[in-house]
Amino acid sequence: MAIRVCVTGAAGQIGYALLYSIASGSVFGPEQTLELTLLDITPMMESLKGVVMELQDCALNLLKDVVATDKPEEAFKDIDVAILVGSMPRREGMERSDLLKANAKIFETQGKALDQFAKKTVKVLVVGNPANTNCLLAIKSASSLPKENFSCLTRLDQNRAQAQIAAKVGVSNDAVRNVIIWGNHSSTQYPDVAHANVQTASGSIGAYEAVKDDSWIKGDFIKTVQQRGAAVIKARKLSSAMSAAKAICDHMSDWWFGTKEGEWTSMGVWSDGTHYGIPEGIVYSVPVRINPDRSWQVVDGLSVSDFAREKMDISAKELVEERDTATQFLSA
Ligand code: NAX
Repeated sequence: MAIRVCVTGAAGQIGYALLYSIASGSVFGPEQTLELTLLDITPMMESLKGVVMELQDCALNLLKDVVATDKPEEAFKDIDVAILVGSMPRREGMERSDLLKANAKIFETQGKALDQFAKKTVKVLVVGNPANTNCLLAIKSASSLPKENFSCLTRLDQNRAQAQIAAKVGVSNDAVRNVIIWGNHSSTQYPDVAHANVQTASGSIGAYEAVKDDSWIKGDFIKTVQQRGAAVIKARKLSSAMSAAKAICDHMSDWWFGTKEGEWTSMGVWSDGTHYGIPEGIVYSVPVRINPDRSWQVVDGLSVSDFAREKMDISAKELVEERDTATQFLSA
């Protein structure tokens, strides 16, 4: 049976880079038919029509239907998956609280619509920034949906970290496993390779041993990953889209099929306050193992150094502040 997948912000640049991969089977498998619902705001409907025409012109076998709409109730009707990319971008001169306010309205509306119209098993991935806090607002606004059905994207950060390590050691990207992104998808995130391993000709070794440059890992590596989004904007005059779309596909595909034996992935999830001293009630990126039935568990028991603790706490503090500001804007 076809699954129903909704992408919001579908007329934007990530949407454009993402839809072909979803519709051609790279995320949900080469056998899985699907119906796409594309949500954007009213002024973008004309542009979205062009995207629908292009999807049609791809003549894909798996894609059974495409609906383009500016109404969340139509876009979220009976969906199995929601990829929430659309959000209010930060404009020049905008205060952070203005940005949180504008997005609180969007993610409250969409959370409520998901609650009312989506399947109760819907898997929701929030991409639009500030992704962690937008995800939190959607969770709070969708009280009949399990909190575990929501996550936010930090896979792009994970992929960036993995690629930096692979390049430094001189191995292929798939030789680097179990990099962790802790915290917020912002410059306070902590890319952590203390538990990562690298496959070399002589077997699997720890990332620190493979890199042989602790000061690089603790300095330039972390900074490069934290600032990578800004570096892409500076060079391209546009934010990451191709790599963001690839990361969305990686995240969703792992959620759909499960993580590989012995591996984990990072995603921003609701914190229940029982893991690694992370405060309850924020959406914080942690390593998770995903089961074939699409449930997941936080990977517990990893050692946390003083260096890591300090960085993890800085990101948690930022998320608590974002939450405290953003939740004021929720209606009653
Ligand atoms: P674009 O500005 O190209 O597209 C955004 C689209 O969202 C536009 O078509 C806009 O009309 C639509 N939109 C706005 N409000 C909406 C609403 N209420 N309902 C439905 N659609 C709405 O941005 P793009 O480059 O595609 O980036 C989208 C979002 O992803 C941004 O918030 C961006 O910051 C965020 N990112 C998050 C990443 C992550 O790792 N979590 C990485 C990539 C990206 O920067």
